Amino acid sequence: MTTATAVAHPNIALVKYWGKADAHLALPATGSVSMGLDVFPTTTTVTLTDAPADTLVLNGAAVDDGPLVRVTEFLDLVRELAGSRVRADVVSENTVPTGAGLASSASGFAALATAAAAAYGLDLSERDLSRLARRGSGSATRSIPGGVSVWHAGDDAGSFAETVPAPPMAMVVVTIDAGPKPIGSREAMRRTIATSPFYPAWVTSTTETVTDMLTACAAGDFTRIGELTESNALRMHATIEGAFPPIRYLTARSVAVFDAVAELRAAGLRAYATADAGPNVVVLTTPEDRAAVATALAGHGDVIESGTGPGARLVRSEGPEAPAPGVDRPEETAE
Ligand code: 2P0
Repeated sequence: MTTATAVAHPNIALVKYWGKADAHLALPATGSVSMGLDVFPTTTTVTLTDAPADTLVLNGAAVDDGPLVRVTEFLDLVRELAGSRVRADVVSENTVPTGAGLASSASGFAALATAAAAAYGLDLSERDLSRLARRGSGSATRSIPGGVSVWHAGDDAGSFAETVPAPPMAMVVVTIDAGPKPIGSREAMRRTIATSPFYPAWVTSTTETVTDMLTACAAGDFTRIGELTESNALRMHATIEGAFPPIRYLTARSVAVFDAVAELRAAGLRAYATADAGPNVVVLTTPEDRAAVATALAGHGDVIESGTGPGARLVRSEGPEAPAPGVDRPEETAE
């Protein structure tokens, strides 16, 4: 039996990815920058099998529809790289509130890429693992490296994520609604590109913001990082709201958190708000201020604090083809 288990964490974009230049290769229209979380891990085990088809068990329940199709398509890419036709049983435990706009697909496909590569005997560099994860879900590219990472736009070889220097940061996740979002990001991105008159400006401005964000991160300028983060999130939502028919992810309760965060800043705390494809708000803050921010926002929803997280890592592998945990990823340290 060849089996491998990997753990990966979600990431929250400081500069967002919204739109593909190439859907088949999952190449983004712009670069993006994110901070990995140290909460909401996904643990995924891939075990090779003699059975005629892949199977998927997600949070203890067998899945035989859409998510299994997506996992099988992803494993087909891994099999192509490995020159294998062997099927796999995939068991995934996901602690992210699925579908709530907290990018469960990021930790999910980062863990799957890491475990599947090991189970099929591929010895991939971090860069190639992030390129592989990209084919499962765009944001998963950024969950392979740890810390703050940039995902480069580019061609297939050049579109990977890597850790960049950044000051110590923290996040406070304010979960307003953990239910599924009304429209998934994939379809919403397509509609935005096809119908939002603001989309070209989004691409131009975000390309500039990635450069500005990397400069601010390298300089350790938290205030600039925060200002760029909040501005880029609102620009993304404005672009999405410009689609036809319109798509609006932020609710009145989301906007109330943005207002509350502005009040915290006025009161001297270091806090900036962002939000992905859902109503939940994530507050970028400093390690010093995270507890005070979490306390202040507790009335708005379920509040969880996070530090900066580690990269995806292999935690167990057995079998003739699998590399030992840590052997292929010497730069990773255990949590
Ligand atoms: C991000 N989001 O940068 C942006 C911000 C949501 C809002 O990446 O189609 O699940 O699988 O590449 O990665 C969510 O989209 O989309 C996302 P696919 P994905 O985090």
